[in-house]
Amino acid sequence: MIDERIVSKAIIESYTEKLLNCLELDVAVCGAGPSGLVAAYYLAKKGLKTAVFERKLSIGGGMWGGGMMFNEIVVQREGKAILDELNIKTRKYREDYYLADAIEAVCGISLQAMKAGAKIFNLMSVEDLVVRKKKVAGIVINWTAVEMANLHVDPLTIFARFVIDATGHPIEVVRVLERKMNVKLLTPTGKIEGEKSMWAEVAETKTLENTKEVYPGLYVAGMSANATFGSYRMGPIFGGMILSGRRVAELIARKGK
Ligand code: 48F
Repeated sequence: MIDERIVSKAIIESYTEKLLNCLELDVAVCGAGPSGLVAAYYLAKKGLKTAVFERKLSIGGGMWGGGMMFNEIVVQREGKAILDELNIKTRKYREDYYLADAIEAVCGISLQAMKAGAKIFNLMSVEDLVVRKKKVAGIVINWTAVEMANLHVDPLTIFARFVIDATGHPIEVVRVLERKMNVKLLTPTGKIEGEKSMWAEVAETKTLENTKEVYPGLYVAGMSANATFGSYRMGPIFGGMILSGRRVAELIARKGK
């Protein structure tokens, strides 16, 4: 016999406990695209308390659709090594071009991130930051449904020692910091440099170089790293994205637990 009251109570209690447990994090990852999810995997594996906040119902960002909805992705040798580690199948296409099924890649990365101990909160949008003593100290979140309905509802706050903007092309988190706090970012102009048009080869290398701290406590990974530091987009080649996720985790872990 199923009692619906018990089902409701179980869900509400368990979710509340999960969220309460994430009010103070080592790392808050904003956006559950490939770079954010890979970052969460490596951070959690290194023992850092990590949670990912994703606006949409589905996690995976732009990876599900491969290139123009042909749901296959291409990675290079270094990217393949990460997919191997995550137990995601790859096939060699040409020297240094490997294919993976986009759906398997999203599911595999997400599963391993969660198994490593990262928590993922979907349906939540990061709308603001906590900044203390010239350092990012947390994020401000609200239900995406609130945002979509444009309801006048105040958000809640999560404290985090490090925040990663992995929101992809729109760089939503860094943009809030720039707009509201009148700060000088660690970019050449002190401002967001902006994304350039497609050039996969340069973009893939630059993604790694651009994966770094953009303001004390705030890091950029994935496409938001390139857009922040003024590099090119790269389309459906995902090696740079997943390598960027690993790089940002390494940089943060190096700062100590
Ligand atoms: O766009 P997305 O997949 O970012 P990524 O990890 O990868 C980029 C590639 O998919 C592709 C590319 C490279 O080949 O150019 O575009 O850099 O995932 C970003 C995720 O962040 C979510 C968004 O819904 C998506 O799932 N997101 C964006 N803004 C917010 C957010 C926000 N304010 N709060 C929460 N989630």
